[in-house]
Amino acid sequence: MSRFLRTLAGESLSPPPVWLMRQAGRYLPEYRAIRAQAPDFLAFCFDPDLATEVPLQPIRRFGLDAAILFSDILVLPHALGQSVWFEEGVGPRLEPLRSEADLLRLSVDGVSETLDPCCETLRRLRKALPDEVGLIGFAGAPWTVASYMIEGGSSRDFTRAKRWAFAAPESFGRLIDLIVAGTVRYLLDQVAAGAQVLQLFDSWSGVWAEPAFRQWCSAPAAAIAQQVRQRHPDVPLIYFPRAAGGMLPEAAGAADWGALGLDTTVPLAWARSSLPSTLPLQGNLDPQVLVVGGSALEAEVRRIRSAMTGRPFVFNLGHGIDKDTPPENVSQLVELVREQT
Ligand code: 1CP
Repeated sequence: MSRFLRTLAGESLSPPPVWLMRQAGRYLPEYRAIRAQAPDFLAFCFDPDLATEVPLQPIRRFGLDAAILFSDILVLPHALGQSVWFEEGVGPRLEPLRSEADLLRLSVDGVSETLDPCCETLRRLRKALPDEVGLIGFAGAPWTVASYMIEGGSSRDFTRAKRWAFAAPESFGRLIDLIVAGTVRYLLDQVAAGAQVLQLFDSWSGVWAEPAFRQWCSAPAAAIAQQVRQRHPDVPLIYFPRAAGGMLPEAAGAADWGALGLDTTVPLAWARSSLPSTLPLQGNLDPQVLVVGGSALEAEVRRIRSAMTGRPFVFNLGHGIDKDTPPENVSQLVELVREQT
């Protein structure tokens, strides 16, 4: 079994395995070259020839312990029937859901067929990767995906989505249930196509009070975990509720997670004492210290490694890699993580 999978099965390895969120991306010149060949970002995600090459780039360069499917969390709303597009320099855009009537136009029926190109990418990746490199599939967690579907793109304060949830929890719940159902199908298809580990990105989970966090973030994410585990009990699921802070113990207890992702702000001594000691953890390095590199990076890698000694831990960032990251700093990081201590 690869070191990444052994860690997710509960082993504490020194040195820990390492991969980086958004490790394939614009900071790599070879990514920018291949990106230029696709007419738009969704077409890029749905072209297995291009999308298979991209996750292999950082594996070749840095020898990381895992590769992640190249796609986006917003392929799911597209597969549910919503209009989704990516504007250069702006980011994702969606035809926003405004009322319950808009929900009736969405359906999970087309999910497997529409997202089959992503599964084809996974099939090709598994063949191309050596056994010791893990293959991660992923999806957005329901609240994070719902927020884009209602806001129509990125948001700072999530006013429309939150007001909908508070004013009409039943219809908001129907949207969440639809996303749960679509995500379960998509993740089961990803496992059938070769994904060995699944990650749920809850990028915007840090905006709720406790009851709403439980209702709209951790419980729907746990429902996905439970349904995937019923079919594939051996496939670990990593939940990454970004900026959830004091809600992390609640998230940890909601399901039998393969690991929990920690953003940059989580105090590691607190995480050690507040989260079950057998639960593997992942993350925490500030992407900006990776941009800077040198002795600042060295100090942060030491801090994180020593705080996580003796418990199952996957070295990773606390958020996606920054596009200004010098690739040589990633090489430095991998060397530092693999130093024997
Ligand atoms: O033209 C480009 O290169 C567009 C930039 C880009 C990339 C490289 C987008 C648009 N998506 C992606 C790929 C992507 N997105 C991956 C690929 C695998 C890898 O990690 O290497 C993954 C896992 C995602 C996940 C994703 N997309 C998240 C969750 C993680 C996070 O960053 O919090 C979110 C919120 C999105 C939405 C999205 N897609 C793209 C952008 C710029 C955004 C974020 C917009 C925002 O901040 O609201």
